[in-house]
Amino acid sequence: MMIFVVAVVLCLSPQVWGLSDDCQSSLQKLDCGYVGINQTQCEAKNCCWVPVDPNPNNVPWCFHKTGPIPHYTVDDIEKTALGVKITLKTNASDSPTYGTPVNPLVVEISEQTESRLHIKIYDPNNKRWEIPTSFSPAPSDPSTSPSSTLYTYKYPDKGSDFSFSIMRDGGDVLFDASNLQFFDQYLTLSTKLPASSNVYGIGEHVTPYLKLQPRTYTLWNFDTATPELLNLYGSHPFYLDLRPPGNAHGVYLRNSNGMDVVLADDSLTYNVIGGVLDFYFFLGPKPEAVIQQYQEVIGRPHMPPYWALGFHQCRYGYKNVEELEAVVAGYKSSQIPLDTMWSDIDYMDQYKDFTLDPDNYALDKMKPFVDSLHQNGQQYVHIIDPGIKAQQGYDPYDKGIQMDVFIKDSKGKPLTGKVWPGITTFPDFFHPKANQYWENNIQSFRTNYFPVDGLWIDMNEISNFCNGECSSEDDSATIQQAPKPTIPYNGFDPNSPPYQIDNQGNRVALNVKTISTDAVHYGGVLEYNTHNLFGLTESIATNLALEDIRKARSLVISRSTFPGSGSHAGHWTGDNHADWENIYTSIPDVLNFQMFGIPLIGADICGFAGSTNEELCGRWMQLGAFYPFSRNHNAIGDDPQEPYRWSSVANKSRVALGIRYSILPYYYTLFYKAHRDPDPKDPAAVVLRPLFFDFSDDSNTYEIDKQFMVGGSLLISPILKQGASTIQIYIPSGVWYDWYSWQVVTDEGKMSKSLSVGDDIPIHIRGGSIIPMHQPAMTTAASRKTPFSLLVALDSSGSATGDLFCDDGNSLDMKSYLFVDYSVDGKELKATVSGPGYSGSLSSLDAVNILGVGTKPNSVMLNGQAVSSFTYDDSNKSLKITSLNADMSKDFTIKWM
Ligand code: MIG
Repeated sequence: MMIFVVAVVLCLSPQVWGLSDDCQSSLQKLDCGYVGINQTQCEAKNCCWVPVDPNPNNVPWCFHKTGPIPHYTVDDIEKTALGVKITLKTNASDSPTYGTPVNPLVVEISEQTESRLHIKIYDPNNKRWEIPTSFSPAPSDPSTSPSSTLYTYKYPDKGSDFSFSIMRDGGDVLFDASNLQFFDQYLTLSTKLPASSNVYGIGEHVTPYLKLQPRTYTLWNFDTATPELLNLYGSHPFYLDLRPPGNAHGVYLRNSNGMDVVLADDSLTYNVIGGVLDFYFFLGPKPEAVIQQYQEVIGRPHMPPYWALGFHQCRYGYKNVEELEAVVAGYKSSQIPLDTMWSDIDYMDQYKDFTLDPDNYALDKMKPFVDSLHQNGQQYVHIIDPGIKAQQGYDPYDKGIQMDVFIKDSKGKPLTGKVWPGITTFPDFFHPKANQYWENNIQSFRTNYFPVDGLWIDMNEISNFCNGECSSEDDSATIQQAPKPTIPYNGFDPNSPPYQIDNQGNRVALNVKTISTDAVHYGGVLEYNTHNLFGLTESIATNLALEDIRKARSLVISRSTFPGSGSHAGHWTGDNHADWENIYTSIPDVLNFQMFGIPLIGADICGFAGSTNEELCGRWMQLGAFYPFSRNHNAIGDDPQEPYRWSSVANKSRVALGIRYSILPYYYTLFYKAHRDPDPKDPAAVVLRPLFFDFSDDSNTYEIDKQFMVGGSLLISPILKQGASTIQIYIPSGVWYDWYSWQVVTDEGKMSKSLSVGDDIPIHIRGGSIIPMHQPAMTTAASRKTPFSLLVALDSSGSATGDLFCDDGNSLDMKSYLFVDYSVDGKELKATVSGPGYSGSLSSLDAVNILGVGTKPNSVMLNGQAVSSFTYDDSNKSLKITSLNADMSKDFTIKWM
């Protein structure tokens, strides 16, 4: 049970920091220490020292005394058009550790929509750092409050200690805030969590679980080879909380500063080192509705070009054009689909952006190579890094100096770090001319060399081979502990904040392997505040440049991300490892990014670091065929791992990628539904889904992260164990069909099932689904030209629904398209076309395959005309109708009787 400890010891001298002496309370322990702190040092900070060993929940040994510190009370309450504005004050004295509390504080509660509540806690007198909405959107307040809301909220009367709570209609307390502290460089707030909470999200971390376990999750963008649970390339301060019987809500802290999010059994605490406490609460109640509501704030996902959903091949260490050509030829001769060939930094001249290696990647060979890809309906994408070699005479450097667009050091000079090309400067995308600078560079590469179809932006944490800055190529990064905070607190210091976030699980300094936190962006903005935004700002500039130059949708894949990134770029999970743990952790990783608004995500298939092996690579190609972004990528020096290298892997890849290519219309429609303004009847917001999205009332699904759904219709159960002869899978409620045999596997579902492992990846079709399909081909372009078919899987009442979005797959304005709703009710399939119409050429509908047809029909009619070509298979109760040649752009009906 939680005891809310109110500060009753008001009679203590205000000089005494901390208002209660209770070190034994069950309240969330607010971390007061740093790595290596001992009892004497802890108690000198007037904190509690209670060792916990062993410590599976990562409870701090040195923590603040309980009671609201510095004890904000409600000073004034003013009703506003959308809610209430509460002024808080404190009479606490300065904290020896954190300095002067911000006083007064304002808490503004705004009922923005029926399902979204906005609560912002800020300093009314001094403007603090806030994320520009031009980078990561935040909706402005509507002029009137919603007529009804799914939430209510409570706050105390004037004169009382401050806290607030948010309830779902009916009483369930969703957020129960206490322990507010607000200093210049340390902001904290806790919420209690009931035992029924299931918390997901808070990234980016590689996790061996989808449902978060108690521990500290740190957000500070960092380049490291994906150790589990440590802060990684991107930051996403968003979580989704699902509670039986199946209601979910989401909480987004819109803050770009470094932070620890401490999850304990009964609480969640934010420890943030700057900015403001800007919260958005999303009431769902279905998980997918939560994500839709979140995406309404941060921006909806980018609509990828159709080809981006094809298969991609990449590696670090392709030595020359000939190798690229051989790989493309290898795919072709083994008849494995390949849409896009990639180059890593190997193509550059001395690793300099916007250049081409004149020897190994000579223009007179590369240009014809890229041209031939384009002639075959394939694409070419390559990498660029943010580091611009600081070398006079190198045009991107000279232009950057002329335009004054590089990030500055604390003395006002372009900051220099070290990356692949040696000493580099970094573009500052806060600068109003930076987008133009970036586009000019991208354009001049095209003018000088050849056109790329997309860009892969790496190293944008920003990754640096030195800590902070370096001036000589001999400098290197050593992992250093953060400097011990000065006590008493000495005023704002971006290099040594008084609260040390758990950077790399070991409180390393904030500048380790990145640029200095006292570096300065345009407008005097400190890196300390904006560090987590660099990848987002580079994604925006890169996508804008490509769109402007190519006048078509492009592909940008970024390593570093932040809320809002999904509107401009996709992501890959970075430097994973070629082992059986990593094939598994790719699933929670990919599912998390569905919740972060970046559905176009995948892991390096077959594993990046380390040499893969035949069995692992075969299983990984099968799983990876269902990642929204499906790319095989390998590190330099490891054994080659293109799928045609082993015949078993080639076979598995042909089958799995064949399935992917045949259901591309379905994937593309899922992307469209995530991208468009939502249809109130259809909450679709993501592409891959954890099982708890569609089955939130079934708590058996809450921890499942070895299986996932593609949209609402396909259940994928990959094989993740070496040498497995059986796998145990969970099948949620309903009728389910086996993908390969079309046999019903269960009429009711809600069961665990053991499957014997064969060559193929288990896939189940959910009864009630209609999936639009093409035929597989070697490229998405070729596949799009094949006839359409519909796979109809009836539910127990004989019904099914589905839909199709169709356009040219490239255009930016997306004004010419069709949207088709399919439904079966009784023994009739109806297609209802909406949208402005699509002017391009469109394949016709050739076949409809209906699963779960109880008895053999005597006749089939298309638009009232008898169709002669149909067969019924009694063994699996399927009806196959062929040679339809129906127009996909028109309404039609198909009846069987
Ligand atoms: O310091 O460009 O995550 O995918 O192959 C390593 C070389 C730089 C890291 C990326 C990886 C890429 C590699 N890059």
